[in-house]
Parts: sequence; structure tokens; C-alpha cells
Amino acid sequence: MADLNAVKQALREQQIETPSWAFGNSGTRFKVFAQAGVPRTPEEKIADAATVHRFTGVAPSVALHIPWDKVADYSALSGFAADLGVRLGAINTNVFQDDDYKLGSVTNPDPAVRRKATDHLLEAVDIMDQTGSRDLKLWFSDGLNYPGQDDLRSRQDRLALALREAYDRLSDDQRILLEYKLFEPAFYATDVPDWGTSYAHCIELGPKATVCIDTGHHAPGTNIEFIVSFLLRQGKLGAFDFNSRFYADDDLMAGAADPFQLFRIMYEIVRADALNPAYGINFMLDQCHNIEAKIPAIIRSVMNIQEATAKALLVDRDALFKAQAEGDVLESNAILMDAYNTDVRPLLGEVREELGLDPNPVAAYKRSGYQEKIVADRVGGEQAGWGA
Ligand code: RM4
Ligand code: MN
Repeated sequence: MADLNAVKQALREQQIETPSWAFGNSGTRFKVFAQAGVPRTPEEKIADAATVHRFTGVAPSVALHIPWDKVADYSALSGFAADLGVRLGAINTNVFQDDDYKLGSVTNPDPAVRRKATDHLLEAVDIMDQTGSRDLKLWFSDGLNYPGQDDLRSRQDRLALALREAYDRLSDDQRILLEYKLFEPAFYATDVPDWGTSYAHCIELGPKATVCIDTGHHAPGTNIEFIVSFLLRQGKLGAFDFNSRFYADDDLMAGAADPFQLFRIMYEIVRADALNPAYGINFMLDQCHNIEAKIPAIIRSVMNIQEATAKALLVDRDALFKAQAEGDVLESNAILMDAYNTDVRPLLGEVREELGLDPNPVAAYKRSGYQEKIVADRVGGEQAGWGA
């Protein structure tokens, strides 16, 4: 049996980072449905993130996206966040939204465009110096639509050069998180398509570069927990972008499409004793809430991750390892499934009460009047996010 007190302590100490952009408007290429009360400024996004933390107790940091969250004074923004009880987390770069990046950013055949993109990465590290952020999160939309369009190998060389510049600019306590994605926006070849490519570049860079796994960025059917387990063993798993998907990069709420997969991922984390923030993995969300209310959706996502984690912590590992060593296939599987099939909601309710929180964060949020307040207050100005 797993030690219940240890399980509860691990759950109290768990930390999940929310993404500033998930509070803004989003949609598909067909339509963005604007929502009332959506933030207009980075400060309002941070206030919403702080609200998620207030009701969950486990979301103490918020990731920023530059230039979406550009401000004149990042130290002041950091102070603003601290006053609301949260801190600024990973800095996400954006080298995918400028006309210059049509044929790529750091892998573009034009050296001037590569310079511009690399300068943006360096600018992001300047911002990290002011926000106190540890993580520079890099996702490159770079890729090709047609065979022969550009030289695959040269593009890897260009990517390596840009990464090296960014890496050399990091201070000792800063890191690069290199994210990968199979396809989209490029449809034929992506320059960082998979964990192996990210891992190889991270190895080339050095100890301050690690892989970021976005759970929506794989081919259907990919065994993500294998990737988690492998990277943990290599000491190269730096972060997650959690979300869930039915088809491609759907960016739905974490745990909504496949809670069993999320449990299997969290089991590998627990198995490696990598859950505690001290281990250094940044457990982030990267989602879009196109049709559902954003703040309760993010609260729900945090709760889904907590539930998967609680189940993973409940796995009787001694019994599991014994059954595995004995080659008892059915018993091994049964032990894992026993934990997965446990209703952990009462346990998490207790954990929240021990943290001085309401056991049901979504209900508490709904009662709080925060949603009505932002709808009333945030009138005029331009809402953050994709254009409506
Ligand atoms: C990308 C990628 C990045 C995120 C952007 C908004 O698909 O997942 O992590 O920063 O979207
Ligand atoms: Mn992502």
C-alpha cells in the first residue's frame, strides 16, 4: 500500500504552471468566439492566473508569451504578480507570427531573417533576467510544405547555430526548454518534429538544455509515457505542455480526452521521483479554451492533472515491482489498474482542505463572483488573443 500521508504531502507540494495565452480569446481557423471578461492586458491575464491559484493552491506561476505579453517594465510586472501571490514562469518566444517567417525563422534561408529570429530569442533571455524566470521555452514552427523546397540538412545546421547563441546567453540558473511538434503549420517536414530531434540538439547544447513534451504534438497512438520514461532516465526531461487531443494539436483541457494516458505519464514521473518542484520539471499547461469559460476550464485542467497524479501516487509500487519480477502479467496490470480506478476526489478534497481551500475549486470559483466582476469591469479596450 502506498503511504497515504506521503501521497497527500506530494499532492500539496505539486506545482502546475498556467499559460497567459489560455486566458485570452482563441479559436480555430474558421472562427474565434470572443468571450466577455477576457483580459486585455498582461496584468489582467496574471490576475486570472492568480485566481486559478487562489482556488487550486497548486498553480503558483504563469508563463508569458512574447510579444503577446510585452510590457515596458518586466520587473514591475513581476512585482505585480508577486502582490497577487503568483510568480512569472517560462518565457515563450514567438518566431512564427511575422511576415518575415514565411519560410522559417532560425532555419530561414535568408541570413537576415535568421538574425532577426535569433535576436528575438536573446531578447527573451533579457526579459527572463528581469522577470526572474528560469525557463526559455522555444517552439519553432519552421518547416517545409514541399519536398525540395529547402535543404533539410542545412536547416538543422542553422537551427543548431541559433540554439547555440541563445544557450550561450543563458545565466547559470537559466535553461532552454526545446519543444517539438510533428506537423503544423508545416505539412511536409518540420525542423524539430519529434523528441529525438529535440533531445539530440539538447545534448549538443549542454546540461542547461532539456526537452519539453507538449502532449498534443505527436502522431496519433504515440506512447508518450515511453518518451517520458526515456527522457527521465537520460536527465533530459525539462517540462510538459499539458493539453489533450482527439485528432491533432487540439489543445483541449488536460485529462479531458484521455485521462488514462495522463495517468500513465504521471506514473512515470512518480516512478522517477520527479514530481517535486525541486526535481526541476516545469509542469505547464498549453491550452486554448475556444468554447468553454476560460478560468474554470483551467481550474478543471489543474484538477485533472491532480487526479492523474494522485492515482499515480497510489500505485502500490512494491507489489508492482514484485509482480513484474515474477513475470506475472495479469497481476502487474491489475495493480496499475487498481490505482487508476480509485476515486481520488475525496482524497484531493482533503488535501485542499488541509491547504485551507474549498474541496471543490470549480464550485468555489463560480460562487466567488470573480467571473461576474471581470465581465463588468473589462469593458472597452482590445481583448487579448486571436482576433474575433
Ligand atoms: C504552439 C506551441 C507552443 C505555444 C504556442 C502558442 O503550438 O505548442 O508551446 O507557445 O503554440
Ligand atoms: Mn506547446
